[in-house]
Amino acid sequence: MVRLILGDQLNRYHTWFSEQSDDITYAFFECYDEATYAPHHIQKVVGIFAGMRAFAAELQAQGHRVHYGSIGQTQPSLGENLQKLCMELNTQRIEIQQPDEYRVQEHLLSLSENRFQIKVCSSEHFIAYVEDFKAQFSDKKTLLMESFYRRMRKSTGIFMQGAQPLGGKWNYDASNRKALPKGHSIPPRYFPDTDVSAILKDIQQANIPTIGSLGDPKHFYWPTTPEQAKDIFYYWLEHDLPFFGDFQDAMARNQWAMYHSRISFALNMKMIDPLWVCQEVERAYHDREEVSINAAEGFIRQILGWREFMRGAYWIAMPDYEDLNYFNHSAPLPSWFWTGKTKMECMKQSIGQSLDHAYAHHIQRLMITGNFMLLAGIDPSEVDRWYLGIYIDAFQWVEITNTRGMSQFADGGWIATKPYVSSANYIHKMSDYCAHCPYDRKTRAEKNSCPFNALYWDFYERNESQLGNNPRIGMVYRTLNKMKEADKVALRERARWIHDHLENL
Ligand code: FAD
Ligand code: DLZ
Ligand code: SF4
Repeated sequence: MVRLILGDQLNRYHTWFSEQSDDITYAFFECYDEATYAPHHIQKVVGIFAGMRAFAAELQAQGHRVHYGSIGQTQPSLGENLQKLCMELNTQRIEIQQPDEYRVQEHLLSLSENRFQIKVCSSEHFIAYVEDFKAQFSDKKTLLMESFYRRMRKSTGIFMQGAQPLGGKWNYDASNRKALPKGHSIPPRYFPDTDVSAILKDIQQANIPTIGSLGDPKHFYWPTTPEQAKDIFYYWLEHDLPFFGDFQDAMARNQWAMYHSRISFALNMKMIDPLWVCQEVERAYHDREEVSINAAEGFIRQILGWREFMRGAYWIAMPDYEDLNYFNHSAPLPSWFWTGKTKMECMKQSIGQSLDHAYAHHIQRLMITGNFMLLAGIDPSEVDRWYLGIYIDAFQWVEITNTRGMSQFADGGWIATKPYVSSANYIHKMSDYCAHCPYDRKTRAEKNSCPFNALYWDFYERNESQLGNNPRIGMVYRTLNKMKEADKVALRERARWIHDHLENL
């Protein structure tokens, strides 16, 4: 029998590995199709291959039979590789863990048409069951993360005091919106250190097209083993968690991770367990005075709430979700998204660090790049392609729900209750970007006015029929209605100019 281990299924605690048998071959395939279905960041491809190689070596050292197909020696697709291996081993029995992506699931299940017996089991990673999620939400017009999150708190007992939420409130988000005070300096971060030169050479020899830069391949700084993932997490828990809550939404030039944990890649690769992470944060809250309730709850909500919620939403909504485009947006993505060469300082910083580190934190993804793409009317498929390729933690189940749903409102408000857009006001409040930008954050319709300003009002005006009834944005329309006609005309003109010159901003 062959048991397939996908690149993001590196769960060493899976019950598969509790038995050892010469009848079972664990198969890993680095393959061209998986490495190229989006324009992937070089750090993402390197990180996934490095994690796969390390896990295969671990299983082999434990005495399991392992087949490892390295890039350059494999067929393009997972299916072709599996079929070839099954022929060699003279078996038709294949076991897989539930893939996280619809596309991969369909591809693998289609092998049963070729006389293969495919057995699917759980990846034993996620906390919620998709079936429960479907039962809670399948017939709902909109999803509500908060009600899902409360159910998760109750069912796991995480951050609870009996039947009540710890501290008396379910959600402390209102305390998590501070900007960095002037002069506040962020201490140095901890990074693992792995030599990935050999992997880089294999990727180059296999002609895998990639984006972004790797830095020194002798010092790769994303986790490639569960030990490294735990080191990052524990360092963050000790040094950064106390600041996580207050500054969760803050942004600063040349600070690419702020007080964020950088564990999304390790989590999504299943190198570490999400429930364990939440338990450790809860323990830190109880044991250490400097860990505030808003920091601990705020972090747990991201994992127990948002991450599990997005997975449930994905499996309800696919495959139709890939085609949703509520506003019929069709503008092409400006070419500077692939280079970072724009005068807008907020975009230059956010895109630049994404190309350099395959990472941006949540507010940069939502309120800088995503905000701009929505205001500019970029085709959501181009938006997805960019997010899916550029971030080291991007796998479609958690990328598309955040991008097409949360950020681009392309599902018309199924995931998000309102579009996440802003003018320069918000960006200025939460960052030091505007102080270093050639555009004027204070004006709207001048030649050098911040592009976000005119685009913001134009977005609401042109979409009034779709958004005007939303009670969460009534204030915007009241302000718009009070605006003088001459100001509106000037705003429209400036917005038109920006739409026509997206390439030159
Ligand atoms: P922290 O801020 O330290 O948060 C801790 C953990 O909470 C993260 O590691 C992550 O696992 C989880 N988390 C936080 N927010 C979310 C969320 N909205 N959805 C799911 N999990 C969440 N996250 C991905 O893992 N992969 C993606 O492809 C992805 N694409 C995104 C695209 C857009 C447009 C937006 C707005 C968000 C996206 N996110 C994605 C969510 C979030 O931005 C990242 O999880 C986070 O930035 C990862 O960095 P971190 O580990 O330092 O997170
Ligand atoms: C993202 C990715 C990449 C770049 N390469 C591979 C690979 O070579 N082999 C593999 O098994 N998986 C890879 N992956 C992950 C898959 O494309 C896919 O995104 C996840 O398995 C879906 O959850
Ligand atoms: Fe971004 Fe506008 Fe601020 Fe410049 S002025 S950094 S474009 S929000």
